[in-house]
Amino acid sequence: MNDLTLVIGNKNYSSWSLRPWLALKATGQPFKEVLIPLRRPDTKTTILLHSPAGKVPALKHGDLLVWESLAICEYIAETWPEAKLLPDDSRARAVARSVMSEMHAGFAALRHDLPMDICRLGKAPGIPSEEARHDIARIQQIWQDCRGRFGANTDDGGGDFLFGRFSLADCMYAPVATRLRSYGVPLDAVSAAYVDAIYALPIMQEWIAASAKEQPLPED
Ligand SMILES: N[C@@H](CCC(=O)N[C@@H](CS)C(=O)NCC(=O)O)C(=O)O
Repeated sequence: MNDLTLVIGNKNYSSWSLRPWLALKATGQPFKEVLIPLRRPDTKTTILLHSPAGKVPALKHGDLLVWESLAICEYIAETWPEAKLLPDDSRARAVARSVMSEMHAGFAALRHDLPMDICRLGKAPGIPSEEARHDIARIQQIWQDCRGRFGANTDDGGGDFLFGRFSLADCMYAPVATRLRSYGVPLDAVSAAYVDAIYALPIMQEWIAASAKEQPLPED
């Protein structure tokens, strides 16, 4: 164990936690997980014991603390470059960072109307707002664009992911893939194949299996 701890929330619900968890798993580095159950009276005080920002995820690497999912993902890619978690080509890398930032900063309506609930397969989300429908359309546009322009483009011959081989961009969009599947949102063919590719990842299956063993949170 190389003194790495990832502090996360419930695997069924914590979409922000899934992102750096996938990135860290993809490096093959062993790490410790601290899982803090969300929506409990002591959730905030427990998280604050680990991170003054008061949110999960947070990564501890020796005496270094890194927080905010996007910053953690970038730190992981930079610390273990052999995992090749960003595209090789600088132009592809710039687009990857653009779509990662768009995910991190945006899609509030989708996040509100279709909260991540991996085990909630097939349950209708009610009527998604016009803003959420716009988010869903924009996400499919991003996926089509990345797959079309960069999917076959990596030096190791492409792959099924946004930039060919698995990258941080996929870590950022994996929770969205689960929302679209959980709530049965109809998708274009490229986006549907991309969601299949995310679900086919062994590390994604590992997270899903663990989420199925958790106690469900009470409905709001
Ligand atoms: N911008 C943050 C968002 C983190 C976030 O909202 N985490 C939620 C769980 S998914 C949380 O910590 N909630 C507990 C709380 O707010 O008390 C990131 O990207 O890491």
